[in-house]
Amino acid sequence: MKRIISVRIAVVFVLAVSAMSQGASINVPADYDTIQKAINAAGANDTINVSPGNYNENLTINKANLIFIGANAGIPGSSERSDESNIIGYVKIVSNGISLNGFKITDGAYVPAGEKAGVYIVGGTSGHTIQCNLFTRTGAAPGGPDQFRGIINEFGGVSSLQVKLNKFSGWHTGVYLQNADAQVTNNVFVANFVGMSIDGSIAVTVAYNSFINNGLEGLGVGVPAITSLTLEHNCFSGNLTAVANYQSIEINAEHNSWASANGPYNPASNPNGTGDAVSDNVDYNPWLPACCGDPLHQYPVGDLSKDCRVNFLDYAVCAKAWLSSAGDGNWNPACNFQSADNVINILDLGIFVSHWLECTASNCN
Ligand SMILES: [Ca+2]
Ligand SMILES: [Ca+2]
Ligand SMILES: [Ca+2]
Repeated sequence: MKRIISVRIAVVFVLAVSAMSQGASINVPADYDTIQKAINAAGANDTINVSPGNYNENLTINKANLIFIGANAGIPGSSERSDESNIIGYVKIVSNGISLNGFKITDGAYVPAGEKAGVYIVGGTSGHTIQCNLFTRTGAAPGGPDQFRGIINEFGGVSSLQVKLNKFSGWHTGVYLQNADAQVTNNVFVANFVGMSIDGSIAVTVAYNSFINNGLEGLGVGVPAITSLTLEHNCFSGNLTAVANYQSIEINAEHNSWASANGPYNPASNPNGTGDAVSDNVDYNPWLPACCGDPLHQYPVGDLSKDCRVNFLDYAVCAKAWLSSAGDGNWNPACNFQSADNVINILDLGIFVSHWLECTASNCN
């Protein structure tokens, strides 16, 4: 009997701990008619689900580890999306560990004692994930630098920030990082004044993003000097300047595409380049011959070689796996396109052939 009771206590304890760590679910507008009221009622670790609709409010998020789920959670900002959970105003993040997934952020607003922003991150916070959002500013034409940023962190710095699969358009700056430790991946920056700015950051990765038609520059790297920058596999096309380095230290920008086989234009080092211009102190060589792998040039189904074409390179890989089953020496799960079975057969070949010669790179023709 005693043992049963202790087991029961243990079970209750485990359930209580998991309930605490998972948090409660709050629905807007079913439970609260504004997002801010839901935040005010929430405890740390809660999830706030926001239905489609327009929310004319400025938000202050001051509870740790809140998860915000919008109508387009998990759907990249550059993909086809359903009706938006549309926040018209700013989102100010004060606490740690905030997740913002699947919203539209429209116009932003002035954050008192802060900046003009869509999302404003208070200095010294950490662990935020901002993904699959559409940041749109209307009324601010690119080229009209009105100082509104899609995302900006306070100069005090932010750590473990992830910004991924969002789309930014119409802002002075899509993402402005200061003293940050951040990963910015798989975003689209299109028709802003500046796609992205980095000042004095600690460790930043900028990879697999599309920087398209930004009026002044795609990416600007300013002072004080950045400690560590990983800048690769981005697509730069149609920007007045693709990468502008305002530091005196060279930055490594190898393995990006300037949407031109002969590379970016620099009057001194590559006067025959027909891609976007780059400033001095940018090591762009070697470059990728075409944009491939960023959100606007995703790998087609069957492209195992990741050159954005379904071609003989891919056929050669899957031919080796022909008729193999899971566990065989030549088994290759990447070729199991029809994955209901665990064998590479005519069903997989049928799917592969239906994509034959498909091309999504920027130099397909
Ligand atoms: Ca080099
Ligand atoms: Ca291929
Ligand atoms: Ca199969």
